[in-house]
This record gives sequence, structure tokens and C-alpha cells, in this order.
Amino acid sequence: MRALASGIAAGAMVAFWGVTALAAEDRIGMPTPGAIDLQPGVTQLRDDAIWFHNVILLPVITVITLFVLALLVIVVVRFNRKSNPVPAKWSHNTAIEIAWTVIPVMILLVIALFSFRLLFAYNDMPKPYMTVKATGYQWYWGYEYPDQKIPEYISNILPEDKAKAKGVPYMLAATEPLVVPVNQVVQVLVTGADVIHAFAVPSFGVITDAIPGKVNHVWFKVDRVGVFYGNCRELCGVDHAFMPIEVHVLSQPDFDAWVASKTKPAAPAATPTGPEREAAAAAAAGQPASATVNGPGAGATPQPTALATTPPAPTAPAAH
Ligand SMILES: [Cu+2]
Repeated sequence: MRALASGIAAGAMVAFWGVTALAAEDRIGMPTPGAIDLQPGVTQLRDDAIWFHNVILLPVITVITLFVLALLVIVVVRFNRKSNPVPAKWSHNTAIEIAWTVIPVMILLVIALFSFRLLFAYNDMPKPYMTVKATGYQWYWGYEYPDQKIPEYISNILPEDKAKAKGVPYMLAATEPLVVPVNQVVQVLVTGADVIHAFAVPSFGVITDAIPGKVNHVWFKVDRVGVFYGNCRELCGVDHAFMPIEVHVLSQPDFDAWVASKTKPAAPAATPTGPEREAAAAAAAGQPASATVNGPGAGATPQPTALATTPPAPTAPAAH
């Protein structure tokens, strides 16, 4: 039975890879034109999820589909009016009724075993090295680093002309990336400021809703440096398609340098007294709209805003 199962799994995977080989080589961290399989992963959880899909779910669904198709063909060919003019009258068969109850239950148990294992792995977050807070707005993201004392900064979509000039993918690239260190457990607290958004980075294997008034969390540990893209994954209004997530995974020294570059401008004076402390307090108090759009970090470089000029007034809840 085990040999049979692994044989089926191997056969399905050969067929699967045979087809995907037609597509261009997968790009890491972003979709590939012409590709049909799942975006490759850069975290253990993502690899596990892809394995679960390709080795467990895909063979199961393939075998079930072929089996049902075969039954349909037999019925059509052998039991049509011409070849079977006098139909049988019996209506119960205990053996077959037990079989069609027990076999699906066993199939579901096999799926549940691997599914729960993956689910537990997702929930079993190791002690995180750091926490980032990601807030979904209509229609951009805000990232805050409480551990590094980096106040929230805004990440808009990079306009098409700028993306072309930089040679980065339009609709995926952002004005400011989310920056994290490599080989470290990063926890992302996700919430929404206006309507429900969703934070998703396929190559990390993470997705969670960004719900106003609720904090969800995901975690990841990326195994290589690079740039990885995601999107908002919950229909959140007219510019839903225009709030990409760009993640830069840096080596530890590069990450530390980035943190330093983000934190320095906020404290230019040698002595943190008087006016500066008041300014920091004012920023922390959260000047609405304009201050938020430009990032509370007063000294930070102004964000080139594409959509931030849109009034952030609350609108009707997203249609689903
Ligand atoms: Cu959205």
C-alpha cells in the first residue's frame, strides 16, 4: 500500500514537473510569466506547504478524479438504454456502502495528519528575534519596528515610471520596503486601520488578515538574502491592487546598518532634552493624516507618494 502510494505520488510529481519545465525558470520571490506551479519558497514552512500540496493533495485529488471519471465512463458505456435494456431492481449493498464510507474517511485522515502537522508548525513560533507591526491602510502599508524603536513609516506602490527607471517590477515594488534580517525569526503583527486588508508574501508562505481592532500575527525565518514580493490579499477598495508588499532580507550587518540609518535622523541632537523630547512626543501622539502619510520620523526623507495624496477618509467597507 505504501509502495503504491509513493508510486502514485512519484508519478504525479513527474507529470507535474514535466509540465512546469515548459515554463521559464522560476524567479525567486515573485511570480514568473508562464509558470503554473506554486511560487518557490525561501522558508521551511513554505517548503513544507509546497510538499504537502505536491506530494499529498495533488496525487489524492488526481486519483479521485480519475476514479470518478472511470466510474462515469463505465456507467455510460455499460448501463445505457441500448446495452442494458432491463435495469436491475436492487437498491442496497452493504459491502459497497461500508467501503464508500470507510475509504473516504481514511483518505481524510491521511490528509488531516499532514495538514495538522503543518498547521501546528505554523503556530509553533520559535522565540522571535524581532517584531514588526504591519498596518494596512486604504491603500498602502505602514511598517513599525517597536524593538528597534523605528516609528511607523509608509510604504506606497512605486509609480510605473519610477519602477521602470529602477528596473524593478511595477505593481510589486514599493517606495519603502519592509526590511528584515536573514536567518532570524521575525514576527509580524498585522492589523488594519480602516477596512480589512491581508498581509501575504507567497515565497515566505505567510498570509493573514489585517483586521481593524484585531492583531493577527505571522512569523517567518528566511534562509537567504534577497528581495521578495507580496500583495494585499483581501479586497479592500478601489486601489486594492495597488498596495504591494516588498520585503528586503538583509545580512545581519546590513540590517543593523539599515536600522542605524532609520534611527539616526530621529535623534540629531546630542542631548535628548527640551524641544526634541517634545517633538518626539508629538510624533508619538500621532499627528493624523499628513504626519502619518509622511512618516512620524520627522527627520526621515520624504516619501515619494503616489497614492498617499488620496484622502485617507474612511469609506464604505470593502465589498466581498
Ligand atoms: Cu487590499
